[in-house]
Amino acid sequence: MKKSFVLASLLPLLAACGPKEKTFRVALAVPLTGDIAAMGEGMKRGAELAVKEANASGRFKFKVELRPFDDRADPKEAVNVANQIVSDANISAVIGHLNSGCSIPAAQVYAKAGLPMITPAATNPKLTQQQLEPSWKWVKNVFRVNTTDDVQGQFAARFAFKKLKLGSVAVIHDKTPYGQGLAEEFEKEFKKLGGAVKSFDGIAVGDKDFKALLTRIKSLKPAAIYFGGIYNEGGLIAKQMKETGMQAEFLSGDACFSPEFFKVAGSAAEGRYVTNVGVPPERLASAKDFLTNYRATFPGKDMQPYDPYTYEATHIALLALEKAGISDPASNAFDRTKIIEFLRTLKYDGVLGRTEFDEKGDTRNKAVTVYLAKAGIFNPVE
Ligand code: ABU
Repeated sequence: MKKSFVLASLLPLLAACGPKEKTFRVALAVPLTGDIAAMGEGMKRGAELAVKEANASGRFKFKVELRPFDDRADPKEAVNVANQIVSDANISAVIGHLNSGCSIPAAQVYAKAGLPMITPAATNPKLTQQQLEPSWKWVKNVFRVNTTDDVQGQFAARFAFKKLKLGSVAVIHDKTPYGQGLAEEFEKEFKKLGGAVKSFDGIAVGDKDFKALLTRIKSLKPAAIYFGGIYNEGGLIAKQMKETGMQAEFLSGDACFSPEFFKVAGSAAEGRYVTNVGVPPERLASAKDFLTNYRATFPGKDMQPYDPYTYEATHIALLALEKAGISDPASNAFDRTKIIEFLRTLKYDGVLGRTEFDEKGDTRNKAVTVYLAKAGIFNPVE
């Protein structure tokens, strides 16, 4: 046997014995099973696209991998998942969670481990506010690329009172940190403007029959119902309003801004108002390539409300890793503290416009848009 042949046949083996390529991980923590898995799956698509682009760009000397975790929209499971995430030393940042009720407790687990967290969906102000409390003994590691429910709830109240000229509302919420918090912000602003809040009721996530509640509300003759909660209950409330003959308007927030709302509400979705945080990506030149690539990569898949934000948050986490996080290029070791420091002074022009974080870690981009549901799609109106 010739020497050159022997050497050539050994080369792949020698290469395999060489230094192993380091893989960096970004965790994604969202509901991937359960009633709101559709939104979590959408977020996963957003993160996958960002990771795919980062690996294809050639700007990293290492491979980036997305590691999804399923918190089932359950706060206890979110803490379990957070503990799994912080125990993986190759994870440089976590993107998530979707639910405020999951994000608030999980953030403390990440803080204790010094792991940067960027949520693209949780809107309760407490998530970032808690870092300023004296009881927060850890690094301020929490960032948020979407704006918050104080901004969103007040925006919706002004739209209802000033634009739609609605003088009275009945408020319903789902008793979660998100739903109740949003409903309270709406209520506060609506009353401040001079509107009448005729009732304020909590329902439970998973409830299906709202007829008794709606019959009572109907007797109060409010001009509208404002709902703080997610599309499953929101869609059923809209549907049962129609079934009970209620003429009142229906308004809700970002967790109803999903194609799933139309599936649940059916024809009763028509004419409902829903807010979402941010400017519609379709109106942003900066989002054109993202929309094209998303559709090409995931043909036939619906865009859910937080997919662009998850894409943005993942790119931001990877940028922080690239620009500041690598503490030792020879071994590709990274430093979570440096990633957090980088995020604090971030000025990022992404698909959704400029992202800069304030002292709490919240985006300074406070845009909110009102959409009107018409013929199976949400149309921006304000
Ligand atoms: N932002 C609405 C859904 C997620 C949450 O904040 O609970």
